[in-house]
Amino acid sequence: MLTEDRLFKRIRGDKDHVGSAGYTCNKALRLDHYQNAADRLTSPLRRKENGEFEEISWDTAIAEIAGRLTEVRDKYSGESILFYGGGGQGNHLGGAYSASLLRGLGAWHRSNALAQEKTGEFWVDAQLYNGHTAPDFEHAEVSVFVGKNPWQSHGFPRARVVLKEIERDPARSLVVIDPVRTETADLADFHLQVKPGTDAWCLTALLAGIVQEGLVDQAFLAEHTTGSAAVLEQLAHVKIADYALRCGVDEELIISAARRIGTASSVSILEDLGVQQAPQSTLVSYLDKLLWALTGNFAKQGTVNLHSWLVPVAKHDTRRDLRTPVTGSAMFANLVPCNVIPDEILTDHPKRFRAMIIESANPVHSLADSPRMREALDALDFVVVIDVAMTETAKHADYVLPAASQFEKWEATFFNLEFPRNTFHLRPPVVDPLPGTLSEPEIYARLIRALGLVTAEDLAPLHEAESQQAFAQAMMGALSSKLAPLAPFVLYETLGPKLPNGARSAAVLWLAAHKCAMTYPEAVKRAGHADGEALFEAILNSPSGITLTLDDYADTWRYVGTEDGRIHLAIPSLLDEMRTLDSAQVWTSDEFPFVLSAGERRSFTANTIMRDPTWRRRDTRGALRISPQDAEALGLQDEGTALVTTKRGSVAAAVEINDRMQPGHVALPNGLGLSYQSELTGTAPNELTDSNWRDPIAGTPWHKHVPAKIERLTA
Ligand SMILES: Nc1nc2c(c(=O)[nH]1)N[C@H]1C(S)=C(S)[C@@H](COP(=O)(O)OP(=O)(O)OC[C@H]3O[C@@H](n4cnc5c(=O)[nH]c(N)nc54)[C@H](O)[C@@H]3O)O[C@H]1N2
Ligand SMILES: Nc1nc2c(c(=O)[nH]1)N[C@H]1C(S)=C(S)[C@@H](COP(=O)(O)OP(=O)(O)OC[C@H]3O[C@@H](n4cnc5c(=O)[nH]c(N)nc54)[C@H](O)[C@@H]3O)O[C@H]1N2
Ligand SMILES: [Mo]
Repeated sequence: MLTEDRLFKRIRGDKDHVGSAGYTCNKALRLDHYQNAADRLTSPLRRKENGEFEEISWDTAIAEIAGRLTEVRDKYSGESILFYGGGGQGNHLGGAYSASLLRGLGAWHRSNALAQEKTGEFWVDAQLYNGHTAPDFEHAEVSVFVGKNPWQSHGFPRARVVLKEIERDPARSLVVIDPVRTETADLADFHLQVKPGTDAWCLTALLAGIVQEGLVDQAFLAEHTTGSAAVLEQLAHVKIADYALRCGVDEELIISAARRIGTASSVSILEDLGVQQAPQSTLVSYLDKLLWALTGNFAKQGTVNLHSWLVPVAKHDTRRDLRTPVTGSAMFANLVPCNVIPDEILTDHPKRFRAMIIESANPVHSLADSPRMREALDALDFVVVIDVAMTETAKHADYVLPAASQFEKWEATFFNLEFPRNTFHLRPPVVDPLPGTLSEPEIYARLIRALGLVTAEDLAPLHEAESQQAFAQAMMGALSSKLAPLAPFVLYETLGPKLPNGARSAAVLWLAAHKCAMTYPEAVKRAGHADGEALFEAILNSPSGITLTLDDYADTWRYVGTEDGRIHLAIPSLLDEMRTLDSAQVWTSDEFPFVLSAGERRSFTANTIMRDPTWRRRDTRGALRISPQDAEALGLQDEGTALVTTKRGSVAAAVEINDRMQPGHVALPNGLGLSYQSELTGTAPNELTDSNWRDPIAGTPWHKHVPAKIERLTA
């Protein structure tokens, strides 16, 4: 990266990088709009009586916030404090220290964006094999994307390069299930252009095709799974022609795709928001996984595999049945479902949440039903937001703390999800922190110090340890003492200052590295690290990242977490739900006849990371995409304005007539409707969504399937 006076002049990929090998997406190349945005925060802010914010010193802010959190804890209990966020897209290092603050406060309720997209999938993963899957599109003979547009949203290494390679290779095929003819669908051999919200029928028909054509991998099922009989029996009776009609895809096309998948030597599958934020999402996650499981596409190159973790960010534990305090909603992967957060606050239930700590997230903008989220934040006793910018959420905080940007501090992502070679990258800062800002690890450390939870005496044995070995021993001691819950903080205070190049924030990785080496000793050794200490050293000394674990394909079985080491194919509750597909289900109505996909990824969307609208070279207003047929019927023209109305609200949106859309389906982009220097650009999708419109199992929102009415405002 070429910097000049803190400006990012030129950004290039790192050819030596372990994961990307120099590949970048267009978002990365325009990061100066994030780094040097005009609304960067440079001082802690406190809300005054009149609602305005005033600048205060860090010392005052830390002392007062620690005091307010203590008050909430003492009055109601730590359980009434909800932590939201903990690391934005690909930046999780700071969030690792939040655990210490929470444990110090006796708090444990957490939520983040995963609980509005992936928790249903995690729950299915946990039932089937108790692990997390890694597709391998680089080598797959057949690649399947369900409700995922990787041309725009990436989501696996070197996405566009790999998609083009697949397209060029006549021996490989691409299957896309998407109601929209996306850029990815343009490259597909099989585009199953479902009607929105009908994936369960399409996938069940595909699976039934595989079963009824005799393409099931019986040897794999017999050797490695349990429960297949119930699944196969049910699929044998599915009327494919009927289901094809329901999802609007030609029966022949479904059968030929089933044959292609069923006869390929390797198949990889990835689902994403198009189904995870649509009706029947948990069932659909299950069907997706059956597609590779019934065809034995596992534990081989080009198939789906399970992988190691440095820090397991996304695991559901089936032995625990955690429930939220007010609504009793299931907390998959220990997370409060995003959609129930307002219900857990806006009530007089004695166990309601009373305070929120929000870091690296903008829930007022990103969670369903923004008006209700604002109301919920305003109803809390105390809200603190840690962010780089004055966001829609920060405006509702009592205190706002300015964070150093992702390029001003040590950072790393814990989304290390690859197999057989899983990688990790600790990124050094590129420029000094903007004056007035602090990194999250430092912010959490100051808050914990202010809470007075740890004394100098507690830390003395760690400070005094002179050798690596003595430190490791002292740390093991600390981990079996009252300090255990505060381990990240303890490492930050003791090991942190000794780390080279000011990499104090990397201290928490010491523990992660040791745990990783203990959990996967052979795979870590194969990757070239003798033990946990060596792994930690490698992390610190590798500016382009390291290989964390190295396996053979057959080793993926080590990552199967079921007690008998088998994949448990039958999930009774979801098999029951599959049976309900025999009757039709429709979510639109006469009043709201359109399906609105509220929040689509396009070339110039990046969640709410880039607030400066000038980063968007095209589609600057974030148009409502609508089919030519619907536009004509409504008298809408390109550049005209439409009124979009849902049960929850109305917004005006610029119109783009787009023949990629099918009639009855309209889409708004994600991440628009941000205010920047008091100007608002585009439409905020969650002004239109309803927090009750959610999956009954996982609580995840149905943002891709919001019943809506469209009217002409101006032609
Ligand atoms: N450029 C860009 N890239 C991003 C992001 C960004 O903001 N901008 N955000 C990142 C994040 S946080 C995430 S989670 C990922 C998400 O990545 P994706 O899931 O790929 O993103 P979306 O465009 O939201 O939704 C994917 C597709 O779902 C389709 N869809 C809508 N309704 C249905 C349906 O009923 N059935 C099916 N099968 N498909 C449907 C849409 O047409 C769309 O093509 O992207 C990441 N990458
Ligand atoms: N209707 C609808 N809603 C959606 C979606 C949709 O498709 N439709 N998509 C959903 C999805 S998949 C996701 S992942 C969420 C994303 O929504 P959120 O999880 O709320 O996250 P982001 O929009 O990525 O914003 C992250 C915040 O972090 C701040 N930030 C950036 N860098 C730093 C830093 O270094 N430190 C700190 N402390 N803060 C920083 C940014 O300013 C921003 O406010 O949105 C969801 N909301
Ligand atoms: Mo996401």
